[in-house]
Amino acid sequence: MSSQVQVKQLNSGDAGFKETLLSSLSLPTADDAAIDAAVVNILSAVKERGDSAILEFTKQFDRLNIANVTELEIPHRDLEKSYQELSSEQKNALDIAAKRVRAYHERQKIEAGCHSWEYEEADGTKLGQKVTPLDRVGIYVPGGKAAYPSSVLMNAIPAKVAGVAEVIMVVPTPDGARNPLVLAAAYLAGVDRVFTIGGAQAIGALAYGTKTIPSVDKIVGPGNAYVAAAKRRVFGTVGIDMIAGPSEILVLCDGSTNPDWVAMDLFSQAEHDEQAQSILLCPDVAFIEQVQASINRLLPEMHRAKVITTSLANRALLIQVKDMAEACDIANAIAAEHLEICALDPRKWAEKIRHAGAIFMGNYTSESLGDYCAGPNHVLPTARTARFSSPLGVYDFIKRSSMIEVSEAGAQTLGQVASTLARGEGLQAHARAAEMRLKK
Ligand code: HSO
Ligand code: ZN
Repeated sequence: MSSQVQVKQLNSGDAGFKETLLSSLSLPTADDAAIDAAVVNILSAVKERGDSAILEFTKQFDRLNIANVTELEIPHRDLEKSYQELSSEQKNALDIAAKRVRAYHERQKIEAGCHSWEYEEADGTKLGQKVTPLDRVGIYVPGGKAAYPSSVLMNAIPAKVAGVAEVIMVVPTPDGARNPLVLAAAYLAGVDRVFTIGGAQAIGALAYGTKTIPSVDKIVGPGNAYVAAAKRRVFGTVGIDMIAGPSEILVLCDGSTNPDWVAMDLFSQAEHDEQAQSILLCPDVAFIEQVQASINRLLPEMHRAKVITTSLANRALLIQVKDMAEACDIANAIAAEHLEICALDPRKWAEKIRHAGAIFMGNYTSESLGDYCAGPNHVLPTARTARFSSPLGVYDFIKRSSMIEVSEAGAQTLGQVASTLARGEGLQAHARAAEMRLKK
């Protein structure tokens, strides 16, 4: 394959621009019926037969011939060993990343409504909400090339900061191949137990529990199409985070940036996946041509040139816009997972942005810093879901209970209101429960 790619160029002034843009954003929906049918079978087998089904599927899919599911658990001391055996450079980098991600999420816990609150009315009635962390959470970590230690940190640390008592990680190890960096990250993030199982069967085990694997209250983490289908199926029995799509980056640039930097940032998400999407919005046509030239010059140097080329050829766009204000409007319509504002006055433009998973401001803020170690979570809404959802955070690992304590005086006024409404609904017991507390 040649390492040259002519990225599709659009101009916001072209007729039908908006329609072209929106259709370029959507991925063809795969026909998932066969996957879903297989997943239904796997889930019901795990639900009915527990450990023995886990052993069968692990033999079938991961080629591990094991007599007892207890052998699929990695003892905590082995996690620690993986960490201790890292090179000092890797250990240091992982330490710093974990520390920064923890500090950010600890701050988020304070700032982002993760605590209980209460207020008192004049008659002494007290109302509020009590926040409680989830008891037990499952983290799915994919095997193979998509096994990212950074994602272990991003999923487990907010759960631990929230106060989740037990974090159970599952990770498939086909042919028994373990990823030491993933295990080291699990150790650093404070994961409590790790089972080397994967696929829909791991999701089933976490949702329903087996003799050996405890059931959890919520399952988070990315996975392949089978894992995604299984997460959809068990939702309701347990909570789930989101169904993540391919990675996306949108760079909004005023032309003040080194075009090589922009090209590499576009590559950085393109290298994740053939389906990943990289888009540049820029008012300066000469700069767009420079970025295209940088792409062609840098591409042959890339280890994942093949993935990047396919991703750029299929899904990337270089869009010439009227000005930066229009670029912000288009960015809002795109609602990208990652939005970089490479501009001299990034905050001015960031103010206009309403829809983006994460906003990276200024020429020094490469998106890749956010993927690893800036601190904020890299699990972000994709596929335009930033219009209505948020990054994974501490708030995903807590839930709230309403707190109500009505005073005797409060019961007099509220009792009359409730009684009238209850009788209107034909619910006499409701009405009488309120009326009995009224003073004669
Ligand atoms: N950019 C990915 C996360 C990631 N990048 C992991 C590198 N490793 C989705 O936000
Ligand atoms: Zn990334």
